[in-house]
Amino acid sequence: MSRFLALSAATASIAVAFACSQQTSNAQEEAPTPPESGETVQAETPPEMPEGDGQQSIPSMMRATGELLGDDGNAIGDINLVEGPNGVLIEVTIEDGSLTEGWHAIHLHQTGDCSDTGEYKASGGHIGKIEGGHGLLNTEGPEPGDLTNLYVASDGSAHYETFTNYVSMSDILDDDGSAAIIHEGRDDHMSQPIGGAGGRVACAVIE
Ligand SMILES: [Cu+2]
Repeated sequence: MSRFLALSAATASIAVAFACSQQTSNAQEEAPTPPESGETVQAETPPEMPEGDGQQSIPSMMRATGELLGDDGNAIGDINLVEGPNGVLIEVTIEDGSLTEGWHAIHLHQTGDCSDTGEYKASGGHIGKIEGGHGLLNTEGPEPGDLTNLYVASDGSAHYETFTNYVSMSDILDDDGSAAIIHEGRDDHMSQPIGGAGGRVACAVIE
């Protein structure tokens, strides 16, 4: 540390001396260069970083995102997914006034297609559909696209985070993509084929 300070001080004096000589020779051409010795020293001798700083030690993570469309096709929020070493973290934000208050099923469906506004059947069934295997509490399941329910507040907004290691980002971003679907009701994680969750009220193509 003391060596660093001594070096900085030396560099600073050199910088000041240089600034002075430059000022003398260029005095008539331009305004005098303000002495920026402090900044110069910082730039030339940055503080030593520990081996492998934070950013380098985090492995590159695969990310995906989608815009959620409500039953009239208007944007109501978004979904963000990031794959870490142990699975996929999923975050959803729903804007005020978008959905009915209460619990709603949310699943990853197998096709990245939300073109049939309001129906959202073009997104197909759940990723990794298993006949009789839907539901996080099902001994025959779950299907890889199954997720925990999302709760919508009384103002119609929601903030949701969940995590799954039943599905990988390469399943989600496969050739025909995938979609996040929000259903009108809650998933009981047991009933077939969709946990009694009812119709599809929002859809996002994940990309
Ligand atoms: Cu579903």
